[in-house]
Amino acid sequence: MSQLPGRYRRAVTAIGFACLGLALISGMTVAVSGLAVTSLTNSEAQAGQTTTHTLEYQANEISADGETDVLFVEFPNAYAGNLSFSSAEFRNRTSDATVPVSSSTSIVDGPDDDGVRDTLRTGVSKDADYPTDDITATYEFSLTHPPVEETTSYDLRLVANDSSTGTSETTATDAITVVAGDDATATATATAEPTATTTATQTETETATASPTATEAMTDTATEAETTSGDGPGFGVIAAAGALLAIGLLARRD
Ligand SMILES: [Ca+2]
Ligand SMILES: [Ca+2]
Repeated sequence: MSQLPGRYRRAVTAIGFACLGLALISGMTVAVSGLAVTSLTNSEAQAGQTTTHTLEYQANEISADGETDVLFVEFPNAYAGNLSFSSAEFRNRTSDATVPVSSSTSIVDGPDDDGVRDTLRTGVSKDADYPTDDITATYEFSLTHPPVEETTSYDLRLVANDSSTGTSETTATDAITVVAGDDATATATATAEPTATTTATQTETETATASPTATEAMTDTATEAETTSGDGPGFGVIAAAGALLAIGLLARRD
């Protein structure tokens, strides 16, 4: 019995600290959340091609305290020098009100600080009578896609550095796919499909038919397959058998 009050006090103390922690957390402004790419146009492009893109992403709870929040879109290093920005717009998703740009978009090294200028940086600032904005960001830009030896996918990274709550970030994995040129595709395909089985023959034939720019290897296979499965083996065998029969008949008459 004498130990119970001590245990009771410890339990009450632990609960008290837990409540204090919750109170501190609830009193703080929540960091930027829900950071996510929602769409990217022309997300698949040919190597070496220059294409225009519209990127949309969402970010929740950007502090509307009149202080500048910095938003970054980081491209892979392969796009350094191959990125051309045209516009960016930020809107509250509920009210559709514009979140003003306080530092216009520029191409910078960015948060990774690796010396490669591969990142779009924009400062936004809203001084509202409510605490935070949930926004949609819309960017227009063009990219010249890097030469690749085989089809390659690239990530995009979003970073929000809020004036009030610090940094949040997310990575959109494989957001951009760059398709290799014909020669590179041929090499990649030949390497990727070294063993063609009987079952695979029909698939290869279909693929070759669907894409006339298929590889030499595929064309050869397809030609063989067509020869085999088309007019066919039957005709060849029958012709040969017919010839033998004719020879046999002639021989008999002799
Ligand atoms: Ca702010
Ligand atoms: Ca960089």
